[in-house]
Amino acid sequence: LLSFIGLSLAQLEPSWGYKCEHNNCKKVELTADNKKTAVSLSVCRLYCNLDAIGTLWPKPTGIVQIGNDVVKISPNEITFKTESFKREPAYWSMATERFIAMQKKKLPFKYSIRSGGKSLIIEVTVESDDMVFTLDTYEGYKLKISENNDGVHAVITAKNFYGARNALESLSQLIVYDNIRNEILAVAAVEIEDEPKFKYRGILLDTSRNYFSIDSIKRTIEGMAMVKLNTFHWHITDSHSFPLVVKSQPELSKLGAYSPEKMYTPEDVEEVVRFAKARGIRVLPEFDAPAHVGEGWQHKDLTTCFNAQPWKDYCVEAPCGQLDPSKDEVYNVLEDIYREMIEHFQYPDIFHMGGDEVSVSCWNSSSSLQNWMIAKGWNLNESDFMKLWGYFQNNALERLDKANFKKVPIILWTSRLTEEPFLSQYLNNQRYIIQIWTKGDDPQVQTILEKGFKMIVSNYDALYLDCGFGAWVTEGNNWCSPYIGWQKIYDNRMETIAGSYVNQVYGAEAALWTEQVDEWTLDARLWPRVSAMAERLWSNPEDGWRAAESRMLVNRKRLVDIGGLSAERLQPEWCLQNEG
Ligand code: CP6
Repeated sequence: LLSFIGLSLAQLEPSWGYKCEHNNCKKVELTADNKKTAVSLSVCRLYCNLDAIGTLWPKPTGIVQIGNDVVKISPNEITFKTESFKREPAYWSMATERFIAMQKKKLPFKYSIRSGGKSLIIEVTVESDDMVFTLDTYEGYKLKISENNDGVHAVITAKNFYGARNALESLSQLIVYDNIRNEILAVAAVEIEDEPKFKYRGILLDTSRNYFSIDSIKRTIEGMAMVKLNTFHWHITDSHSFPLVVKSQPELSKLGAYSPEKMYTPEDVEEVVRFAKARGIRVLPEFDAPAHVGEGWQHKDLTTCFNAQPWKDYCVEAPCGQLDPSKDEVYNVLEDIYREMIEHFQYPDIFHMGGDEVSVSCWNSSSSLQNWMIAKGWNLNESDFMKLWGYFQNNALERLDKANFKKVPIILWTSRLTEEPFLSQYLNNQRYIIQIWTKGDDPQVQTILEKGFKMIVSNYDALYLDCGFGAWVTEGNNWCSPYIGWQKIYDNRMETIAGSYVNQVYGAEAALWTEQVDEWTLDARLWPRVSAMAERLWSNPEDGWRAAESRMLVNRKRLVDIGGLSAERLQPEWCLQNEG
């Protein structure tokens, strides 16, 4: 038996190692001789690269120094020293436990790590223990790694928890496993000063078209934390299903969820929000209205054109449905929904009110709504239907403000309402942030910026990660065509879209609409493509995707190995071993 184990262990020993030559990792056969100097691919990647940041993603905005010495550390001797997190210590505990768990995931499961190595002492100082996260929160940090006799010291300074957490993320990326020596190694001398270029770096997940388990949502948030994205935009309801449990309006999910298992309870939502917060991520709730409602609302008859046929005359995607702005009960139900969302999303600093794809023909199909408009002296023309929309938006906002003690910024999708003259007529640029979802060169973008609105960019020609216009729109089979590669996402610059108004752009968001996705195909749709946007927003490098390619391969491997994400493969493994 022993000889059998001995034999299989011998077979597990690597026969190739890597050497750094001319800023390239060169593959070398492991002979008795060069076994002393060769390192594993991941270690070589750590310090041997043209820009000396071979393992970091997103690229830091300020590298003071990265040395090319590595030091062996003992993964069982990681200690944190800090006096800083007194207000809500649980979040810091979650962040440190996660850090340690991430290091454990680097170890091979085959046989245990060689003992020895220096202890890793992580010293953290932050200016404030305030855990509130807003668009004004500073997420930068400084990280210094050095070694002396009593260990490897990582000194982190930041303004707050969020910066410190980002520093841990970078530190983790500078610690890798060496399969030749069976050791964990860290870069021995580092100085990084890092801060994001854009404040809002998000992913949208639509949990209405298809349901996503809490586990799959957490996995997504975990990946986001690994690339320093900071906003999980939860498009929780739409016309297809209503999975959110609203206790004061129980019929919504009872009638609207796909099944009793496919619901999000208040506890589920709170768990996701807590999980995200410990990872530096806000969970942004969207309640999309007045369009994109349907299932769940049947019992009170508060919608127009739900299930109308032929549906193409009334909406872009069946089942149609729009809230009927003439019914006072609509606003009562909305207020209940808003109040519970705000409570369970833990008083979010921004709220998304949707507002996309409103159809005049849908409203115009209701004779009771027509009568209500006529009684008000309105006409059934485009201009008065826009007035109706403005009326809805103002009333809905009033109810949101009633449900929330603080007036938070509101995001709305671009639509007819965000075009002139309605933009100036109905929306206030101090209150509303506009999220664009059409092409980056849509003329409406310039108008919105000229009128002084802040903006979030989700141009569909680069940041829609679903499969574009599906068959329900085109009736053609154009599934995933054209497929948007990570390179296009990487080169999608805010400056190109906003020009001289780029300072009004808070950031961007990749949208995953899920008509053709569920939790089983989620990871591959998101990862690693969304990492490309993460770096564009965090570092906004002057270089295009080609300069990032070798690091992207490392990032993808990390998402799989440590994040547990089924990220898409980008290249043959040969490229990871032979390039960069
Ligand atoms: N659902 C909602 C959608 C889309 C939007 N809103 C959408 C539109 C066009 C494409 C993809 C998605 N499915 N609620 C637009 C913001 Cl190509």
